[in-house]
Amino acid sequence: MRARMLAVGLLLVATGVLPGAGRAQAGDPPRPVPPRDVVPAPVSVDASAGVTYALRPSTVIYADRGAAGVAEYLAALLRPSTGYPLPVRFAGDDRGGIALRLGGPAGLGGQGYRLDVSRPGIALRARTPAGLFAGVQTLRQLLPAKAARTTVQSGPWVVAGGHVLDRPRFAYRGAMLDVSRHFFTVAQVERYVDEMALYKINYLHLHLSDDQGWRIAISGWPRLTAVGGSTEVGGGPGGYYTQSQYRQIVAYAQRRYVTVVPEIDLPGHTNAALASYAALNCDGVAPPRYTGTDVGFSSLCVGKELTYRFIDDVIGQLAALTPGPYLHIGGDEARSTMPADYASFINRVQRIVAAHGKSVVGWHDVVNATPLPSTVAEFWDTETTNDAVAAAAARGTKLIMAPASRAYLDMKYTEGTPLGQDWAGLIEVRDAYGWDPGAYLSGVGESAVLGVEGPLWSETLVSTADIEYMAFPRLPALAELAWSSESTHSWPAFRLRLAAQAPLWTALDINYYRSPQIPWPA
Ligand code: TNX
Repeated sequence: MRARMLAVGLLLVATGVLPGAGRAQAGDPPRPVPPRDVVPAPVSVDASAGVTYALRPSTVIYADRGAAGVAEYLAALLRPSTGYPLPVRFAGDDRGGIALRLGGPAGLGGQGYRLDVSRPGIALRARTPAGLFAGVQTLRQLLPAKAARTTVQSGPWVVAGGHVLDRPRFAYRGAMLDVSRHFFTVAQVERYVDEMALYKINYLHLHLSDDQGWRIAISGWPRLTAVGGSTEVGGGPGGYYTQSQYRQIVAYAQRRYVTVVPEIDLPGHTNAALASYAALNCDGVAPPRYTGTDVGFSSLCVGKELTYRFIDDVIGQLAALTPGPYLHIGGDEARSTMPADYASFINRVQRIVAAHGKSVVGWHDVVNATPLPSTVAEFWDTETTNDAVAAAAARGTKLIMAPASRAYLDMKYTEGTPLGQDWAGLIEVRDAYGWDPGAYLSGVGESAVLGVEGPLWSETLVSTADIEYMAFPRLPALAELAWSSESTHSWPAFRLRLAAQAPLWTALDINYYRSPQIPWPA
């Protein structure tokens, strides 16, 4: 009986029916993670049956000089768990080691890579360091999950042989974190950056201001942080980043090939700024600070010149602190601003952003103004038809797809989810995965889509555990929509690959929602 069960089990594992087939039972020889388990799904995966590579105490990481940063990043990930020295060398013939080489066919593009795992060694090739970094994330998933731990583990460190060829579908793969409704520290943001990077997300959109909190120090406007930074939803202490802390986040993200997109939400969602400076209000009276969760009640005074001097200072300083090309100006739910005022306000702010050398991203409401050719609109509605957005797309406005009913990571999974909201619906893992960003909006084709983003609003979230519970496993699902070609889209296959990620999340101490839709390993 036992033998028969074992045989059936092996068959299920061999045919890939069981998730996490690479994880061994106690006492069995460890089986490597099958290359097909990678999330997001690569363009192509060819497993080499029976071939494996194993890290050894003598393993060397060979790299081109231009790949030094990625090589050191990989070494720093693997040294603590393996206990191996894993030196990075810029000379040598690659044999027996892990080689990170710049170059390869034009078809890899700027973010693609090729990973070859054979008995003598691992070869990773890409045309850019960003491509190598993406390949390293794939390699991390192919190593035993315990390689992600930060204390010494016992080997062996076996990687299944095979060839992975990969490049992204969309250039922009984003995650938004709302640090305004509840403040999160630099360390908490950095942890989220690490979690994003594992799934090849390359933009971190930071929602730095809202009614409930202003989170970035601006020279010349000290009350923004002293007053506007002192609140958060529910009455907690709030907080803010000094400019040097913000630079630290930017640099940390940059080392992970993640570009920060800072958002100052304008002209609505501005109670924290209005409470800080009475002069910013049309009536010259500062409103009380706000710690509730309503939206749409506040507006900057669009008729006052001081408003634009304020915005020019804020945008100018943020532009100087931000190496990435985009500044997000919000623009959503400006229900207290008349439509004509809204349009002229957004048009003027676009010119301010351009004068500081950046491109605007705005919530899709900004299509009601006159988007500059460089302006990107972030679609957040729950409908799949929006004539104004479709018309803007037809005129050339590029879109980031973050439809609230699919991509909002703050929506509850089910009615019983203890955190989150439900105004855009309940979003189980299958809902988060089951749409096509290139064909979601009526009349908007794939060529108008710059990418996909998962916004995580924080009205109900106070801790890293809360962030992770809402983001995992939906963020990897969105990452797959953003990275993987439409031809790989398959819920039956995805749920197995997603299940196989769980040991890695456990090793990384990531708190995740154990969705009943996913056959998690025991
Ligand atoms: C809508 S959709 C908002 C945010 C809220 C979020 C909560 C959009 C651009 N704005 O102000 O935090 O819903 O789900």
